[in-house]
Amino acid sequence: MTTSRRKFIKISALGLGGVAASTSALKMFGANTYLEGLVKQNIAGEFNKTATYCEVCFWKCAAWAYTDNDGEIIKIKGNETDPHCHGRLCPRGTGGVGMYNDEDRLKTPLIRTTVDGKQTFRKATWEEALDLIASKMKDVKSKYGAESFALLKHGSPGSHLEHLFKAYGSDTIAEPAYAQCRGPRETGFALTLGSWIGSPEPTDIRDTKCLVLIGSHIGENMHNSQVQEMSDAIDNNATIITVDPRLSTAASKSQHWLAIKPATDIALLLAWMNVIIEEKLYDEAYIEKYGYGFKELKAHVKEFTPEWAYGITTIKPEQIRETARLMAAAAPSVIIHPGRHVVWYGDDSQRERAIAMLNGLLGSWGKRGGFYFKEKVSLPKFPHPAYPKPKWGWEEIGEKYPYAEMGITSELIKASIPGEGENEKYPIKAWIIAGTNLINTIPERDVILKAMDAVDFIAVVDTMPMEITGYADVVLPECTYLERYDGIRNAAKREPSLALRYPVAKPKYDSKAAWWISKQLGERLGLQEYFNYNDYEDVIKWQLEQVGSSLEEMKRLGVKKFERKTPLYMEDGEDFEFATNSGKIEFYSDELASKGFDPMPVYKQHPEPPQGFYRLIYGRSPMHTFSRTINNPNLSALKDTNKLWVNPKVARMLGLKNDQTVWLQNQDGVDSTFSIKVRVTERIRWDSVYMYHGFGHNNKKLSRAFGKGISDTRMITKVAVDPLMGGTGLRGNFVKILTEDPYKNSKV
Ligand SMILES: Nc1nc2c(c(=O)[nH]1)N[C@H]1C(S)=C(S)[C@@H](COP(=O)(O)OP(=O)(O)OC[C@H]3O[C@@H](n4cnc5c(=O)[nH]c(N)nc54)[C@H](O)[C@@H]3O)O[C@H]1N2
Ligand SMILES: Nc1nc2c(c(=O)[nH]1)N[C@H]1C(S)=C(S)[C@@H](COP(=O)(O)OP(=O)(O)OC[C@H]3O[C@@H](n4cnc5c(=O)[nH]c(N)nc54)[C@H](O)[C@@H]3O)O[C@H]1N2
Ligand code: SF4
Ligand SMILES: [Mo]
Repeated sequence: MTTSRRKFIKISALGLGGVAASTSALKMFGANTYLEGLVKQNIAGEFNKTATYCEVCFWKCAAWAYTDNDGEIIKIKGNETDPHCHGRLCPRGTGGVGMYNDEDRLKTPLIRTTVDGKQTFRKATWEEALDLIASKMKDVKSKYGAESFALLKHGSPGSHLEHLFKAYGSDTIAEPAYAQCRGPRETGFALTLGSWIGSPEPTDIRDTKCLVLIGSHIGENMHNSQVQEMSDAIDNNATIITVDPRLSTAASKSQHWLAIKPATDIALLLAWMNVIIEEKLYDEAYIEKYGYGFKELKAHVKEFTPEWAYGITTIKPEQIRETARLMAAAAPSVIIHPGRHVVWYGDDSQRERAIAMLNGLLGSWGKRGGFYFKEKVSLPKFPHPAYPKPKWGWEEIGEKYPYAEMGITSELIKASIPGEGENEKYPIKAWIIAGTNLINTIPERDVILKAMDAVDFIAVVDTMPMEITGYADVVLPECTYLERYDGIRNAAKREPSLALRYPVAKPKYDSKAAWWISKQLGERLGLQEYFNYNDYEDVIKWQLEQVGSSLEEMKRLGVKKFERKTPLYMEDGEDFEFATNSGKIEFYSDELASKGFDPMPVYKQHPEPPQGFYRLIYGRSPMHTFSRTINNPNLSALKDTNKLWVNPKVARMLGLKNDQTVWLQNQDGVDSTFSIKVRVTERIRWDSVYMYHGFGHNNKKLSRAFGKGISDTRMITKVAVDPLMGGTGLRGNFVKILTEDPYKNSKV
C-alpha cells in the first residue's frame, strides 16, 4: 500500500476529534491501514502465526504475530477472541513491530568506564555485567542489608525482577503506575465502595446509558476495548458528558462538554451531589439499605449549590442541573468514570472519593451499564520457597501516607538522598531500574538527579537507549516483548481469560529476556531454589497444566476463556456487604475523620497561574505511549513531535501565529530544552496550554526522537502531594511562552 503520510493524517483526524459523522472504533483506529502499509508487503507466501500479547501499553491486548519463512516479523493483528481487543489492535499495537525493528535499540551490555578522564560506556559481555551487578547486590546486603537495594520498575520486566528482589530480601520496590498514575483513585474508591478499580477498569461502558468523563480522554487515551465500547455506547445513543478544560476527542463526541476551569472539579462534583440529593434523584431504598453517613452528606452538600459552583468552575448552573438529571435518569446504568492518570492537584484521593460517592448515590456499583464485578482465573504461582521478611521496605518509607498501598516512587527516590525523605531510617544505596524512563516519568528532575548522584550503584534494564540509561553504571539490553516469554496474562474482566506471550522471533543483537536476567542474578546470589527451572517455558507449562490447559493449547488459541464462578452484577435488593469498615457505601468516613482528614470531600482553592503564565496541562498522544514509542520508526512516522495548544485570545495577545516556534519557562525559571510549535485552537481554555506527554527526548542516541518537541516532565518542577497516599499532583505548574530561544546567548 502506498498511502502517503499526509493522506494518513487526514484519515486519522477523524479519530483525533474532528466531529466525525460516525464514531466506529474502526475510525478511531484509522491509522492501522497506514501502518500495515509500512510493514513488508511481499505477503504472498505462507505465514507462521505466534501468540503474544502487546506491551506497547498496559492494556495487554492479545495478538497474533505473523512471521515469514525467514523468521522476519511481518505484522501483528489482534486476537479475535480476546476481550481486551476483540480482534483489533490500536495503532500503537499495530506499530509494535517497530520496537523490534528499531535500529537504535540497546545491543549489548554496557559498563561505565573512564577513558582519558572522561566517563563513557564500554561494551561488556553478559558474564561481566551480571557478575558486577551480583557483586554490588552482595556488597549492599552485607554492608547495609538487602533492604537498601531498591527496584524501580514498570511492566513485564519489572515482575521478573520483583521476584528476584523479594528472594534476595528487598521489598524496597515502586513503580510510576501508582503514585504518578492511578493511586488516588484506588484509595478514593476503596475508602468509599470498598474496592480498588484496578486495570482494566470494570466500567460497563458497552451497556451504559450515560458515561461521564472527568478528564479521562478516552479516544486519545487509547486503552483498546474501552475505546471500542465507548464508540458502541455512542452508536447506541448513550448520553456522554465530558468535563475537560480542553475539547478532547471524547468531548467532541459528547452531548455535553463542560469546559471546566482547571483544578475545580471537586466543586462540580459537590454541586452534582447537591442537585441529586435536593431533587431526590437518588434511589431512597438503595441508600437506606447500602448507604452509611447519607444524612451527613446531605447536610454537607446543602450549601454547594450549582450557583455556588458556577463561580468556581465557570460552568453554568443550568448545565450542572441538566447533566445531574441526565445521570440520574440513566441510573443505575450510569458511569462516573474514575479516570486513570489522576494525580492532578494533590487532593486527588478526595476528588476520587467524590466520584465514588456520586456513583454510590446513583447505585451504579455492581450494576449493568455501571460497574461490573470482575473476575480472574485462579492461576497457581510456580512453587518456590517463602521469601525472607525484610526489616523495612516501601511501606515504611511511605509510612507518613496512611493509605499508600504500593511503593511511592518519589519517596523511594528521596530516601536515596542523605538527609532527605526517610533516608536516615531507611537508607537506600543502590538501584535497579527496569522498564521505566524515570527522567521523563517522575517530576522534580532536580531531586532525581540528586538521588542518582548519591547512590553507589545503578543498573538499568531497558530495550532502548532512553535518557535513564545515561545515568547507569551497567546497562542491560532486554529483548522486546516479541522476542521472549513473559508471565501468563491473567487479567480480571467480565470473563476470566488467560493469554500467552510466546517468543515470535529470536532476540536481535545480544539482548536477553528479563526472566533470564533475574535467574542469572539469582544464581549468582545463591538463590537457585527460587529459580527452579531451565527456561521460563517450564514455568508457563506447569501453570497451564494446573488449570486444565497446556502450552500446546495456548499456542493454538492465544487466549483461553474460563467460566465465571461468581455473578457479574448485584441483584436488586440483595444483601450485599461492601468491603468498607461499615460494610456500606461510606458517604461519611469515620476513619478519615479519626486520622484528621476531611471525612467528606471539600473544595479548596489551588494556586492560579500568575500574570503572564498559563497552566501547563498534558495528556496522551493517541499514536504514542509515554516516552517509550517516540523513537519507534512506525509510530514516529505518524507523529514525531508535540505542539503547544494555545487559545486564539492568548495568541492574539502575545502575537503568536500557528506553527510559530516558541520555548517555555516555568514558574521556577526552568526553560524548556527544545522548542515547540504553536497550535492556535479554540479547543483549549485561555488560562491553560496543552501538550502531549512523552516528547522532547534529549538523548542523541534516539535518532528519530532527539530534540523533537518539549518534555512536559522537565517543566513539572513542583508537585502537590496527596496527603492520603503520597501521589504527586503534576498539574500545578505554570509556564510563560517565550518567542526567543532562551539559550541563544549560551550556545556556541
Ligand atoms: N495513546 C495512549 N493511551 C494511553 C496511554 C498512552 O501513553 N498513550 N497511557 C495509558 C495510561 S497508563 C493512563 S494512566 C491513561 C491516562 O489517561 P486518562 O486517565 O484518560 O487521562 P488524564 O491523563 O487523567 O487526563 C488527560 C485529560 O485531562 C484534561 N484535564 C487537564 N486538567 C484538567 C482538570 O483540571 N479537570 C479536568 N476535568 N480535566 C483536566 C486534559 O485536557 C486531558 O484531556 O491513558 C492510558 N492510555
Ligand atoms: N510529566 C508526566 N509524567 C508522567 C505522566 C504524564 O502524563 N506526564 N504519566 C504518568 C503515568 S500515567 C505513567 S503510567 C507513567 C509511565 O511511566 P514509564 O513506564 O516510565 O513510561 P515510559 O516513558 O514509556 O518509559 C518506559 C521505559 O521502559 C522501556 N521499555 C519499554 N519496553 C520495555 C521492555 O519490554 N523491557 C524493558 N526492560 N524496558 C522496556 C522504554 O524504553 C522506556 O525507557 O508515567 C507517569 N509520569
Ligand atoms: S491498547 Fe494498543 S498499545 Fe495498548 S496493549 Fe492494546 S494494542 Fe497494545
Ligand atoms: Mo498510567
